[in-house]
Amino acid sequence: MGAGPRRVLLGLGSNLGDRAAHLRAAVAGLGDEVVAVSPVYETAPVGGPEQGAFLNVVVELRTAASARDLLVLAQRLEAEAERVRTVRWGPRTLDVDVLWIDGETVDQPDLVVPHPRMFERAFVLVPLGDVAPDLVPPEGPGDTTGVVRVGPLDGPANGPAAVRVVGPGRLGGALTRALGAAGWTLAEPLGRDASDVDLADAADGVDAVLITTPDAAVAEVAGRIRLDPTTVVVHAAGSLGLDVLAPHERRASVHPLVAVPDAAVGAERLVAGAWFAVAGDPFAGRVVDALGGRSFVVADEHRAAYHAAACIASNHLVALMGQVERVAGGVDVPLAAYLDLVRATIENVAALGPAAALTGPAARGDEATLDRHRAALAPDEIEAYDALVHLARRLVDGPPDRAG
Ligand code: GSY
Repeated sequence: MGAGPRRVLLGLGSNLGDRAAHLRAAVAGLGDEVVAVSPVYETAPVGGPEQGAFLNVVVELRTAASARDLLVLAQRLEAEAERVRTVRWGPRTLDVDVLWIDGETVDQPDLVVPHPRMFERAFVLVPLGDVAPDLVPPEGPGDTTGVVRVGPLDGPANGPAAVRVVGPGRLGGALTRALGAAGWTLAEPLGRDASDVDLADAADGVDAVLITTPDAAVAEVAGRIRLDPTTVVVHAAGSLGLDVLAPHERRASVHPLVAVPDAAVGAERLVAGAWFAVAGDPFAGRVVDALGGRSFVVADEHRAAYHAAACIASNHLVALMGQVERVAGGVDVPLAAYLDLVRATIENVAALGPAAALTGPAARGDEATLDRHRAALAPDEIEAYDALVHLARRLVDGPPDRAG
């Protein structure tokens, strides 16, 4: 026979897919024993591999369920969110931890209550302070860097938003389609050449203005939008920090790592579990959630390096394929014949990492073959060829010894 109803605290977290929707579904699944739900916090990931930011809440229940019943319930909710356990401490659609049961401690191999790490984690202690302040240690939650309050789980801060796109080119068009399909309201889009009056009014009646103009126009467009402390001004430029959106108070950046050849294909790719670089106001996380994407935060001082890597991964790869086309075409072999090799190589990189995926003469140190290649190449292909041989050797040799 179990105890009578007592206070139970659960910690919920999500950093994969529509994070707010996973949390909402879990809270709904807890039924009418829910007494209180903390506000949602967007929190930097603690532990595990590099992964996107979490949304966390703490839920208070009044229930007679045993500790074991609660563990089974937590696991059922995780399974319903289609959580897949692949990487330990890796990204997950839903994590439900039994944090605390009034008057009870448990020490079993698969269940320890109070949760052994709850008092070390700001992503638990901050929302815990909203629903059960008596459980937060007197010295407070410690370092709360990276824990940002978003708003109530069922509140307007987590439902579909109303946005206006300024700069409806390929990316603007793709975002318009994808967010519209997610139930967001899209106000009449504006071109960057819109009249001063129209652009000044761009923030009227919407939660956010998404600026998707070419990078060089972002600051000027942002400067023409009338200041409104409630509306978020968001840019989608990979290499720009938030400073270009000054003097708007609520600023954010959402940059999809997605190739957008046109609005229709771009929209499909944006909702296919894409990665996004985000910064600034938590509204950025709402955009990513609405698209079912994954995100990581890039601070202003790291934007240029982040964007350089994105260009290397995309544009430079295309430039390299241009060289493949020229060199192969010179001996009448079509580019198409190389494409399966390219795809399989990318898969190897994804599975093994670049260093282990590297094969071929540069990896083997086979100078005779490299020399034969150089002798066969047109003179204007050799500089690029040698630059890539140099990069291959760096992979073989490992990171340079920076000591001394
Ligand atoms: O232990 C819960 C899963 N988890 C989280 C989390 O919920 N939030 C944050 N910020 N980091 C986390 N690392 C793990 S594991």
